[in-house]
Amino acid sequence: MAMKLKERADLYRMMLLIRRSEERLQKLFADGMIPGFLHLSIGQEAVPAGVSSALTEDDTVSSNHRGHGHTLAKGVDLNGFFAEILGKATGLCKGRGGSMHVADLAKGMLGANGIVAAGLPITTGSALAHKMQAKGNIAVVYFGDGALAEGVLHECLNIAKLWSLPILFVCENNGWSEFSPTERQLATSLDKLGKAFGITYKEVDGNIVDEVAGAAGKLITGMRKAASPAILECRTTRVRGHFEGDRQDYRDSDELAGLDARDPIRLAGETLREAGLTDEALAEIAADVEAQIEAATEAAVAAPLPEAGDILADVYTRAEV
Ligand SMILES: Cc1ncc(C[n+]2csc(CCOP(=O)(O)OP(=O)(O)O)c2C)c(N)n1
Ligand SMILES: [Mg+2]
Repeated sequence: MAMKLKERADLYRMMLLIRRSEERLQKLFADGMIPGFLHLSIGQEAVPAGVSSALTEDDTVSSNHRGHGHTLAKGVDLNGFFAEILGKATGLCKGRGGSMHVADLAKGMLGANGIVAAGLPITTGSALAHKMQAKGNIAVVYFGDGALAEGVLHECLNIAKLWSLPILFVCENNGWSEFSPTERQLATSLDKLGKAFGITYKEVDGNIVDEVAGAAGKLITGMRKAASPAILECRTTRVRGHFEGDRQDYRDSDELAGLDARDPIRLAGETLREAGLTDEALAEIAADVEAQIEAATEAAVAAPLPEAGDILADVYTRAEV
């Protein structure tokens, strides 16, 4: 079913929210305001925007180290998100998680994760819970091509099929795992793995948001009706370095120069204009997004750091005996 213009404009808005948020984080990081590492998903925004458009608040997602887009698209509070990444007490995890460990269980965001492939077993467990609760909810795990060679992926594909779990495996294949191209790490391909385990597999251009949303919507509708796993492989582009500060000397200049033509936001803007959305409407979306980010940044910068004395709060729980 073709999407309405309003729904497509909402996808564009979400992608822009992710892009502008990360551009702001990039600046804050350069100014020394963000502790730890920062991995930006610039160029990959169409994947979470498209997938999340088919999700409800009760569906769950988990993510990896490049998880800002996954988190924002699941609908977490923008102020809490910025404060978390700045390590502030008002953050979604009270400033304890930071960029690679943002979580918001109330929104079904089970967490970003600094360990490659570690979101997979967490999400498989969540999918098992959804199946037992039988309310038609599903779980989504976002992972990169770097996770394809990890043993735990193979275990999760196996158990997801064996137990008919409602889990959507979303691979963001950007061709790079840190500083190594995918083909140097994987002897097979995800579609072949899907076939081996008997799991439905679909490949899309991960930089065309309508394509991601359409494919995810179709797969998820089927998964809600009859609990079952599916794989969505999204071919996408990592524009920035592996982390902020990575100069990307190992990448070909032609590859880097070609990234702009594949920019998912530019592509969506062009098709929306062709479909009749006016320049004024697009500018209004942009202004709205900028204002939200400005407010979230200001609040996060002004917020207090956590109290040192609270360092062990929420870490241990007293066992009931
Ligand atoms: C188990 C494990 N091995 C290695 C690392 C170091 N590491 C961090 S990110 C990364 C590559 C991830 O590549 P990919 O999954 O394709 O995600 P991308 O960075 O391309 O988004 C590696 C090897 C890690 N964090 N965890
Ligand atoms: Mg990758």
